[in-house]
Amino acid sequence: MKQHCNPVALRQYLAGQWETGNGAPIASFAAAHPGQTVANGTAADAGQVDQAFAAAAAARGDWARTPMATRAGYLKRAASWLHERSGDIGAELSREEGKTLAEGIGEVSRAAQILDYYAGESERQAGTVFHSPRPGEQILVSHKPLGVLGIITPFNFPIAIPAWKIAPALIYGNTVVFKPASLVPLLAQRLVEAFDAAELPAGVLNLVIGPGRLGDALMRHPQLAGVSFTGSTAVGRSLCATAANRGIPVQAEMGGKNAAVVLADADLELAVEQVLNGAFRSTGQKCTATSRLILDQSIAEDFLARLRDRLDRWVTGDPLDPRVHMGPLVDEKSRILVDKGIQAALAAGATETYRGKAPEGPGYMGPVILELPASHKPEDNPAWREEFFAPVLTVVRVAGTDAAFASAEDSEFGLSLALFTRDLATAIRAQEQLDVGILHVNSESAGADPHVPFGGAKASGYGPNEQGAAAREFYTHTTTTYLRG
Ligand code: UN1
Repeated sequence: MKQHCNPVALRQYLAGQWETGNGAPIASFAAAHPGQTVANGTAADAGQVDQAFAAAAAARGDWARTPMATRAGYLKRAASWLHERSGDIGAELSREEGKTLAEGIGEVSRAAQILDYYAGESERQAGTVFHSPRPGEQILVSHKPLGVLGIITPFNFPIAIPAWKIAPALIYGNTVVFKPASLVPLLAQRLVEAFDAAELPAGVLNLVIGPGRLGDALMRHPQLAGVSFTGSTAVGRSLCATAANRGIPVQAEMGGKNAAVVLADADLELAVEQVLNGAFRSTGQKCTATSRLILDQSIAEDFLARLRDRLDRWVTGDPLDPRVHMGPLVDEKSRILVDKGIQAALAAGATETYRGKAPEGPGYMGPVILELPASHKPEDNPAWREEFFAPVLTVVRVAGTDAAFASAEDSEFGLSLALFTRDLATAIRAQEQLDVGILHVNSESAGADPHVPFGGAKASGYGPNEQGAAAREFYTHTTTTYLRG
């Protein structure tokens, strides 16, 4: 089993060459067995960030002039490479990040699917033609690449998120300097290997692996023409400020505190299943995870009894074991932080009404349900306000749909929301009234399809959405051409 294999060598990818990093030693460890090294090597240094930009800048012109269908060919070949290896690479993902094997393999396939989707851009509409009010003239709007883009990605989807940023960046003719989360560098390297195997021209995609300060060097680089980021709200906001100061476009996908709203008329069996998956799959480490549960008081007891019953059969353990539903958090440091958050929530008046079993060992925690008393204002409790990024679900009970919607809106975040009802009129009202980027009616709050926009309202996102046709808004600028013969 891959479990005990030798560590993979981590390398930087600069101007089409795999290079040793000039910085300090780095390593990633198995989330479930932190004593086991998954990959190791040396970090890139600031000089190598410069090399990455120099390569990306040199490649930019030729790449932008390459027909989109040819650019699509590289994406398709990289996608096939990943598809063929989704089992092995999915197991590496599961081992390094800690999500289950099924989720790891699923994520690698999803990354490949995303590359295929963007390859299809070469066969879709390229721009728009407008009527002109003047005779003998047409007005054309065409899309142009921005130049060298910085891509900064989080640990929790170590290959899918890089794919959904790098694929549109490349298909629209940009070149890229990619800085992945230092906790999960191997999966980033695998994605770049896919492009290397596809014989992507040198310099079009460059990888710098290392600590967060490489991200600072990237943000300061004079060649940087735009940046796409997914990660914490704190880092995202500072990065947006830097980008605004420099006058370059930024796309930041940040925190969530997503609610599931279960109304009195909901199909409870379905709602329990979906809330279970939304809150606890991937150990709750998704920006789209359900972390607030708003229950109509008439069904609250019944719903919670069914949820606890399901959780009693929920297995937390080694993510590579096929019987396991939930692996550990990405590392022990995260578990300690979550624990502090839970303690603060209890001190502020929450009650812990459920804690599932988990193995002893770093990073492990069972699913937790916290309940807030009706006498409290939920916003006074950190478990309602703050993103824990963990398998922790905070419950309130409300009376009726108006109160449930008001409670759902009671958050600075607005990424996704799951509404459970059988009433079409209520679903339509939610669509009209609730300030979220993604609304699920009778399905879990997590999940994204490559061909539809993904992004959050309020404090959850900044800049144009990701994915689908929305991606073009960020990854290109337009030229409006007044065309007369
Ligand atoms: C999903 O719900 O499948 O970082 C994707 C995140 C989000 C992606 C969620 N940007 O969790």
